[in-house]
Amino acid sequence: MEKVHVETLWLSDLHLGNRDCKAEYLLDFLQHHHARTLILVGDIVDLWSLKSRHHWPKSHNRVVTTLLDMAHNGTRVIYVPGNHDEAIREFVKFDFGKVEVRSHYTHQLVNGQKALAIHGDEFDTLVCHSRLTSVVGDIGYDFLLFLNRWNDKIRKLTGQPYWSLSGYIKEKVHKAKEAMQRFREASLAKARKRQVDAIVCGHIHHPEILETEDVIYMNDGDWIENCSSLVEYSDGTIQLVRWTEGLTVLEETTRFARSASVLREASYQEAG
Ligand SMILES: [Mn+2]
Repeated sequence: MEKVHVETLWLSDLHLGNRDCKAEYLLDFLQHHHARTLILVGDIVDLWSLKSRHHWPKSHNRVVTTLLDMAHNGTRVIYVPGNHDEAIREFVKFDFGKVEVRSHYTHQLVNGQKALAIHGDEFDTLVCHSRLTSVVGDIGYDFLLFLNRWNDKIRKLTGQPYWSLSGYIKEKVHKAKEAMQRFREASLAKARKRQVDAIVCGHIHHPEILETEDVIYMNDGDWIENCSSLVEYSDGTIQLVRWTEGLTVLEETTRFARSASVLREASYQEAG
């Protein structure tokens, strides 16, 4: 199989051990790429869902062996644990074989600038979204609309007044959007405080690239719903991609492209 050679992959929220993990797409994605560095940005193994029900199909095992094979075959693999795999946090600064476990990781991009990777659950207290995402994310909006139809019928049959579940959900979605905005702001503030040029998070299962004047916030998404990853190419371009039956580029930034830094240096020289 022809592999695409890339500089860096950021992946998070695989939730191995959860029955909603899209392990087959993930395996296909990994098999189509060769990365110099692979940064796992937390919630790789879902120890929470494994606690409540045992679910470990072969495909989940194959993801683990594929990640270990990558480490064995020359890819530098860094594992930053999240909240669903926080037990792994006890191993921070240790290595699992060739996998380095770190509480956070600052990656040097090809143009020399810095991208800090953290899972993002440390912002929960600021964002206070955990209950909201459990409604919007875990159950799913469509399912709630389906429930709403039944809620309606049952209330009519039992003679209870109308109560809009979907209105309730929309209110929750609105609050979830606000929470997401607070998450972005908290991430950007962290990037500025740590004096890095970019921050990469996972956690909220919402892939995006957000450029501001000074720093960039990037979220690599998840492999429950979005099947997304951040990819740094050798020219420094970073793409947010989705991989299901094939590749879809969701967003892209050329802020850290090698040519962009050359252009910037040239303009500094002109200015100087
Ligand atoms: Mn998380």
